[in-house]
Amino acid sequence: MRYAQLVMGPAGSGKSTYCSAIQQHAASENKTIDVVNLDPAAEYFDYNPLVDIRELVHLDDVMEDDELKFGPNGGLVFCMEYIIENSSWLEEKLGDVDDDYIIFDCPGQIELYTHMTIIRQLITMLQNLNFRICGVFLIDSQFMIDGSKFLSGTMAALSVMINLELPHINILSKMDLLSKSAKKQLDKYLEPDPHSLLADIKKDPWNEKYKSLSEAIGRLIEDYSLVRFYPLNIKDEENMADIKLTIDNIIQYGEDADVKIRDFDESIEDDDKDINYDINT
Ligand SMILES: Nc1nc2c(ncn2[C@@H]2O[C@H](COP(=O)(O)OP(=O)(O)O)[C@@H](O)[C@H]2O)c(=O)[nH]1
Ligand SMILES: [Mg+2]
Repeated sequence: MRYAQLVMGPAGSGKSTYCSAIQQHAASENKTIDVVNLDPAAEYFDYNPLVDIRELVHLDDVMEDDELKFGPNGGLVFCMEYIIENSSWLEEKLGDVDDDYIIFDCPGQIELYTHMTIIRQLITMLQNLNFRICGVFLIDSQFMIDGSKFLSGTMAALSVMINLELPHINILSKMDLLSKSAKKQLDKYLEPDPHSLLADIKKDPWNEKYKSLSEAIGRLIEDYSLVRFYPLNIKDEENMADIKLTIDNIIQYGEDADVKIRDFDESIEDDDKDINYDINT
């Protein structure tokens, strides 16, 4: 089995920063996580990618092509389709390694996740390579600190979850940038208390008109625990460890190793091998 996180979210939500923070966090625990850049338009990231999709296709080249004549969004979609059509390139680069752990840093065009099928195709391709994948959707916490924004961010997360049909977690990024009062406000929404969220939404003029609709959506999300958010502060190692553990449990990373130890009752030599294996993975 191979393990993967597919890191998604709007442009600037902190995807690349998250990827390198998780990689460094794992390294501090002597574990190797590789990062693959899947963003053909990436300008900056501070990890050293295992694979960089820009070697296959670069947004600038597509946009400069006189025949294609794409703008940034059309160009990006073209690039992603190109990746799927040439998936053997990526497959070859990813190799055939057992028990590896890879984070895929995806582009920031939200439509790729909410209603297009390209990412779904990419997921199928990775699943065929034996990857067990957790979708990780990042939203900048600064855009979630009033009732209406929280509701709209929640709806965006929900469309991604429904569109991709993948085990999934939602992360509120950049918590270190929030003021104390903003943090308090956000805490109110994160606790399972629909009333405070709905009370805030009602204050908004737009929502005055569509009050019943907003209330119905708010209640639906709360009643069925449809969407949950994990606040992330990359400067807090304990917080990072909690999030990584949550994701590792979802993809059952490490569990196979435990099972092997318990199942083995052959020679002492074999037992030793497995214990070593467990420590190293
Ligand atoms: N303070 C702070 N800044 C962040 C954090 N995550 C991202 N940023 C900044 O937000 C900007 C966009 O981040 P990036 O990771 O490139 O976003 P991406 O477009 O989703 O890959 C950069 O200037 C980052 O330095 C965070 O957790 N805390
Ligand atoms: Mg990025």
